[in-house]
Amino acid sequence: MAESNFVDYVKIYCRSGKGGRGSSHFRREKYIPKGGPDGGDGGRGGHIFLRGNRNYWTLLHLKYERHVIATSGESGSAKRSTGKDGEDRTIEVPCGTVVFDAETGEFICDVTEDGQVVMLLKGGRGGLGNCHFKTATNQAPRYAQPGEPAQERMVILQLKLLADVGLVGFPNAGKSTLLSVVSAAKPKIANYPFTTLEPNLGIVSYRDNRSFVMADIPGIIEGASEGKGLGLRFLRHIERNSLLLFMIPADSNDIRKEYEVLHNELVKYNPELLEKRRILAITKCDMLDEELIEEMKQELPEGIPSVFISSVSGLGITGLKDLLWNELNKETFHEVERIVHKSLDLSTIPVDDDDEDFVYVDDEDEDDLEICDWDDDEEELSQ
Ligand SMILES: Nc1nc2c(ncn2[C@@H]2O[C@H](COP(=O)(O)OP(=O)(O)OP(=O)(O)O)[C@@H](O)[C@H]2O)c(=O)[nH]1
Ligand SMILES: [Mg+2]
Repeated sequence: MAESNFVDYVKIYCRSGKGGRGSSHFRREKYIPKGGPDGGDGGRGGHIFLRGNRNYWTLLHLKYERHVIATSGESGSAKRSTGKDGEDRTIEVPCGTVVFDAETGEFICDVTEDGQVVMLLKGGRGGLGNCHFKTATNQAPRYAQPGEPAQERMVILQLKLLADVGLVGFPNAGKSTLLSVVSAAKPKIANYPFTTLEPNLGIVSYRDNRSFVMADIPGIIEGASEGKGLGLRFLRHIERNSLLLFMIPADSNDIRKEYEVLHNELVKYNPELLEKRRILAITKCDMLDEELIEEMKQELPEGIPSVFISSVSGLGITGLKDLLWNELNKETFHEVERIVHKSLDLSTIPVDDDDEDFVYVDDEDEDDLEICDWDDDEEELSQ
């Protein structure tokens, strides 16, 4: 499959900066004998932050930047001078990004709002210089603290699209066609299964300039929750949708059974999806006449509001929008919007080709190296 620009999964290596070491220095000045300790503190290492940015739609920009490393704090120096703090690094992510630990699969945090800042790794504190350790009995401490070490972590960033309504259905159910009719989105539509290979978002404008977001995801088939079809990769995009619109074509053999299969796949994937509101739409109803519609109403599954629509003739589309809007604005609604992200099951994640040779070689103690060099220089000079 050709490389796609819709990147909803990246694995990156992050390392915060380590704290600068405190200095162990004594004041030396003409006419001031035994000037006492005056070594300054080390600077703080840089933090790693995540920031939600609504101008990003995917994680594409991170695909080729897989090491995010903040700089270390500088060491303290003479005259109680504090070392410079390391520079922080901020990773910009689209709203709806969820972060997991790549080694354990454990959920770390999620970023849902524009401008929301989350600290992913804390930079090490700088060490105290020897001027802090002067006591009555030890007037000339040679001891200064080293800086705190850096933190490192391999993390997985996953995007779970933020949309109000998610379209759920078998391939060829007419999901993309509906999205193209109610919004300005132009998804690919064709009469074969799996036309849609990556999620599409569209903004549905409603009366009086109000609007909501609809997400069309690739078709779901039996076994999707175990990875069949395009399966698991896209199911997570409906976890965040507030409302699920199930779509079953009118020419299906057994509507009730199809609905159950779809429902079971979602529940197997994440039982919390059961709590979301659902609406059933019978699509392609331009093929039916009034009588048939009445007949079919008897066969529909119980306990779920249903509508008959046709994206081609426009039948029921306004009614559907009304229904969606009303459901979205119900008072109790937002309780179910919150979801609990289950930890990742790392065995189910397909290994990226480039993941295998993704090893980071640590350049051991760059600070210490610098210090050695400096000492050497000084020796050379004094010779
Ligand atoms: N007669 C009729 N045909 C429709 C209607 N809606 C969609 N179709 C046809 O159904 C076929 C599949 O439509 P798509 O919108 O691509 O289906 P999809 O659910 O997005 O399919 P995947 O992307 O493969 O999951 C296309 O040939 C559409 O022209 C409708 O309301 N009436
Ligand atoms: Mg489609």
